[in-house]
Amino acid sequence: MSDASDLVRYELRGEVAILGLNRPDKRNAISDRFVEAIAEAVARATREAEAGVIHGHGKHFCAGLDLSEHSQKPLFEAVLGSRRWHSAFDSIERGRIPFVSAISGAAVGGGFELAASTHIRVAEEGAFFALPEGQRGIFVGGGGSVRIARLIGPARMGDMMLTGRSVSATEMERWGGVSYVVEPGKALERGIEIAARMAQNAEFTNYAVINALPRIADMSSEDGLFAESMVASLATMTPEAQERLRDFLEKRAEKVKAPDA
Ligand code: 1HE
Repeated sequence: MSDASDLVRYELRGEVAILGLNRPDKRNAISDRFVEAIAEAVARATREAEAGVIHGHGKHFCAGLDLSEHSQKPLFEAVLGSRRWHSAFDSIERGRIPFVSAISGAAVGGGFELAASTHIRVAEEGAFFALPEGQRGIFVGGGGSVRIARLIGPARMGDMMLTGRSVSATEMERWGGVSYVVEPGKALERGIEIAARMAQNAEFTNYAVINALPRIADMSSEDGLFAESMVASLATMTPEAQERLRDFLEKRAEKVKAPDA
């Protein structure tokens, strides 16, 4: 195990980079230094791995913005600070490799925003999500108004921000904000399994999934269909696709299995 920084532990396991938020005494609350450590660890994972997992050391995934730092910031510093979160989380959402977040305990405020920038969310029974910005007198600033609103819908996000209520992992799964709910203590293990599986995909396809899909979702249907044809044709032309297609036709590749097989 080597550290990209003491705030984010970094481990490369095969082709999977495991990023552990490591400020458990403050419930992994994200300070300015912490945002930079996340950005550095993501950049390293993007260079060295084919997929990544983000999890929290201690009982909680992440308690969001470090409120002790935030309360003292001048206006323009706050704007630039929010933009640094955007840049760090963009490098996750629209980078080169897919990321899973493995969530236990609280994913609150900016912690939920971080999870929303990953491509797959695995949450343990007992994990919970909240947006207490209303109670704190602030607003989401880590990309939540875009990413969380698109993930679960602006009405549900508005409900969470207005009421400050906590949403369980199973309810969040019903809302589409979580893809897998697992037993307590199992999120990281499952997250690593999922990442290892994604790491076996063709790298161009992974790149296209994470970069083309959200952009196409922002386009008109006409533009989206046109863009899809372009990306699909480019993908097929990669040598990796040619080899993988040949492997299937010559019976060397795995078949698709039924879910219960
Ligand atoms: C913190 C933070 C924090 C904990 N900033 N220090 N986020 C919030 O409003 C969530 C605030 N946190 C909580 O509600 C709770 O801490 C938890 C539910 C996450 C965990 O509870 P618990 O009982 O395990 O821990 P604790 O005793 O509340 O906290 C332990 C320590 O962490 C304590 O410090 P200590 O010096 O007294 O030991 C807490 O003060 C500290 N701590 N959370 C700073 N967030 C880009 S915009 C995003 C906008 C937002 O993220 S708003 C949501 C902010």
